[in-house]
Amino acid sequence: MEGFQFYFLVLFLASCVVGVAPNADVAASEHEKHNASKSDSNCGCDSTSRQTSAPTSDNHNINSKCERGCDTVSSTKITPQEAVDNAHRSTDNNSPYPRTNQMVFIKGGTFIMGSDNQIIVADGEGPARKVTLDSFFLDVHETSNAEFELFVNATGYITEAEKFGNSFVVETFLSKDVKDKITQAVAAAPWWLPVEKADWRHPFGPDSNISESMTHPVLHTSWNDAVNYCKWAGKRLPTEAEWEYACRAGKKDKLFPWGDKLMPDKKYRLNIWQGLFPKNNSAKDGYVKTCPVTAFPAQNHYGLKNIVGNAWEWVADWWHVRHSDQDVTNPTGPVSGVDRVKKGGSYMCIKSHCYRYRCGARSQNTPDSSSSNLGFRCAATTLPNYLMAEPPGGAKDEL
Ligand SMILES: [Ca+2]
Ligand SMILES: [Ca+2]
Repeated sequence: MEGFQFYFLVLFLASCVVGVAPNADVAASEHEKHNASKSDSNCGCDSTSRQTSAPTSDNHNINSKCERGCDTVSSTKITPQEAVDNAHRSTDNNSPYPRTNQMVFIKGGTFIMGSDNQIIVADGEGPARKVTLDSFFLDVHETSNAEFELFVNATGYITEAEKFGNSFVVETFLSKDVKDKITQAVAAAPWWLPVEKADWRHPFGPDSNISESMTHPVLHTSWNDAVNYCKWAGKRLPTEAEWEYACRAGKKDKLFPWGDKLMPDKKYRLNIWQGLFPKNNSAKDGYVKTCPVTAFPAQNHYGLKNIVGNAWEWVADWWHVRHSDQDVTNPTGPVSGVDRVKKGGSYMCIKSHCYRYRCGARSQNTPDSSSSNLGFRCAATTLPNYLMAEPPGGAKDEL
């Protein structure tokens, strides 16, 4: 466990240099009233990185992380698309769970990314800048345990949490037996604990399982894992711009996919934390931890489910916080970096500690990091063949 000692030191130093308590004093008058404070960003959302590694370029070979799956796909004599189709045909009947891999068409256009009314300034939520995107497809749902299991069963893929032998879990959800064996925590966010044998099949420690949560988002998947899953599915991770464009769904400078009020009809539209974080969760939204990826009405007219709340979602871009205000087309972020971007907040977010369940909010982790509140959904430039016979994506109960 000496590795842990090293990265805790790195985390502590990083928190001192970068600061986990940004100036959050800027809030638009038309936005939901928000008593900004240092604690707004202190959810530990950015404190679950394994370690700070050397900057990496986008030449990163994702196949180096594949155990068998990606090699299998790329080494066959059929085309990659045919391999994907075969994989899906062969696994369709093996899952007792309804498929949730449908995609929705997002028509391209121009939107304002970020905001000049930043709430967590240190996260680089601004400035507002004009971004133009081509059309693309986006998963309606977060990737579920059931969908990820199809990938693992078809390819033998081993996640990075399984290779490292550990992942981050929030203390509240660990059994006493597991907690008693842990002596270290994240200095900046002591509720996050490194837990041996925590992984996607054991999201809340080795004595937990996913038998009752197969329809919930897969957790403990690193950015590299997400890239490999999406590749297998004939998809890719969305860029941050695509994710935010889809989240905002044509609404200008709004906090949430549906507008500025969290509960305009006094009903929860997302899975976040209620109560006294991190010790007590009253679960007024119906869920203490994750919810099924199909839960809650669609959050905007695209029919997207849980794009804010439930599980954080990896996007393709490298993390940085200084954005040009110049107009751009199809931005893909910096060409290199240390961390990758994640969007949307999670079931652990609460306004007092992690006001990041907003379209413009963002956070980061190293690409090999994983935790019990971090998942992903995929995008695609063209709809995979195997989905063309599916009913159009998008929920009927859209707002
Ligand atoms: Ca909840
Ligand atoms: Ca989400």
